Amino acid sequence: MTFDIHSTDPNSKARAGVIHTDHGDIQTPIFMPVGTAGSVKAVHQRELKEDIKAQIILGNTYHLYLRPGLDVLERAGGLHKFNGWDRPILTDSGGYQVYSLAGTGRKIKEEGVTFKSHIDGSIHHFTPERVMDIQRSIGADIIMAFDECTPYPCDYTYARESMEMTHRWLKRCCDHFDATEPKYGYSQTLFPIVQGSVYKDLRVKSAEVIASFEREGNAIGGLSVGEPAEMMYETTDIVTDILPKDKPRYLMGVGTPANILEGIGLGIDMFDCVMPTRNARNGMLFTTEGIINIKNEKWKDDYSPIDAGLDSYVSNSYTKAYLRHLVKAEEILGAMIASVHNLTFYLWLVGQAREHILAGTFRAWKDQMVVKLMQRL
Ligand code: PRF
Repeated sequence: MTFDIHSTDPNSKARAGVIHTDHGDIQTPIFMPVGTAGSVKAVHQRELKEDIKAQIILGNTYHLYLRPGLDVLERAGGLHKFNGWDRPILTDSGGYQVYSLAGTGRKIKEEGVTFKSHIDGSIHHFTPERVMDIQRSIGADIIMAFDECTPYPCDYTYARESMEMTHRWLKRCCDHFDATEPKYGYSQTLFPIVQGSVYKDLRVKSAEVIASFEREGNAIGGLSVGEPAEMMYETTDIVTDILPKDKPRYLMGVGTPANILEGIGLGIDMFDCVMPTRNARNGMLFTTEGIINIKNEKWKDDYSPIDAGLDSYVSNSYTKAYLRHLVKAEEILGAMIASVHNLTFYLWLVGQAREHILAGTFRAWKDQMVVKLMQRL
C-alpha cells in the first residue's frame, strides 16, 4: 500500500490524496460503508459500485469469524471472492465489538479477550496473534490492530493502563503480522490504533508510540463513544499533530456528516460509521439540505425527489412520498432505497470535500456546510 497527497488546504489540516492497494485506488478523504458480516446491510454490491460509488468497504473480524467462519472464507478464496466485491476491503479487529459486549461476561486480560458469541453463546478467545491470523484469512487489504476501546467516561488510571496494554498488544500484532504471509496473492497492510480516552497527555503518548511503529497508515480509536463532539475534535486535533503527515489517518466509527467534515479539517483521511445505513432503516435520511425523518406526516404528499440537490439513481427515481410509504409499511424496499440514498450522500459529501481541498476552498465551504447539514427539515 502507498499513499500520495495531491493537495493540502491552506486554511485547515485537510488533505486530498490517493491510497494505492492491490485491489485499486482509494481517493481520500473517503467514507467506508460498513459491511459487518460481509454485506452492507440492505445494499447490493452492484449498487455500492454503480450508484454509491464506494471505493472501499469494511468487514468485521468478530462477525465473520463467528459466521460463516474461517474455513468457509478460506475455501472461498477470501472475502473478496466470497462476496463478489473486487475493490479494497478493511477489516476491524474485534477490539470494538468486544467493547460492545460489555456486560455479557467478556474478560479482558493481558493475554487476550475471552467472550461469548452473540449467536449461540459459545466461548471464544481472541489474542493479538489470533486476530492477525483471522484477518489474514479473511483477506482484507487493510487490517486493524487488536486494541481495547475504552468507554466514556473512563477514569484516568483505567484509560492509562488500557492504553499501555493496547501498545503491548500492538507490538504482538506487528511481530505476528510481519512473520506471516498473505494467503491470496495480494498484499495486506496493518494499521495501529491510538487510544487514551479524552486525556491529553495519554493521547500525546499514544500517538507518539503508534507513530514509532512506522506502519503504512494509522488509526484513531476510542472516540465517538458518547463524549461531547468538541472533545472528540480537540482530541483528534492533538493526535493528528503527532501522527506522520505522509500516511493515511483513519478516525474509527465517525460519524455524522458534520463530524466527518470537521474530521477532514483536522487532517483525517478515512472514516466509517453504521449511521448512514442504520439510521436509514429507521427512516432518517441525510440530504444536501439537512436531515429528514421520512416517516413524518409532512412528506405524505411530497412528490419531489428524495434529495433534489443530489444527482443520483435512487433520488431521481423515487419521491419522498413513495419512500415514506415504504418505510411506514416496513417494506424491505424502503430500507434498501433509504440505505442506498444515505450512502450515496456520504460518498458525495467526501467527494465534494476532496474537490474543495484540491481547489483550496475547503475551509469556507466546510464552515457553511456543517451548519446546513445538521438542520432538521
Ligand atoms: N477500536 C476499534 N474499532 C473501532 C473503534 C475503536 O476504538 C471505534 C471507536 N469509535 C470504532 N470502531 N478496533
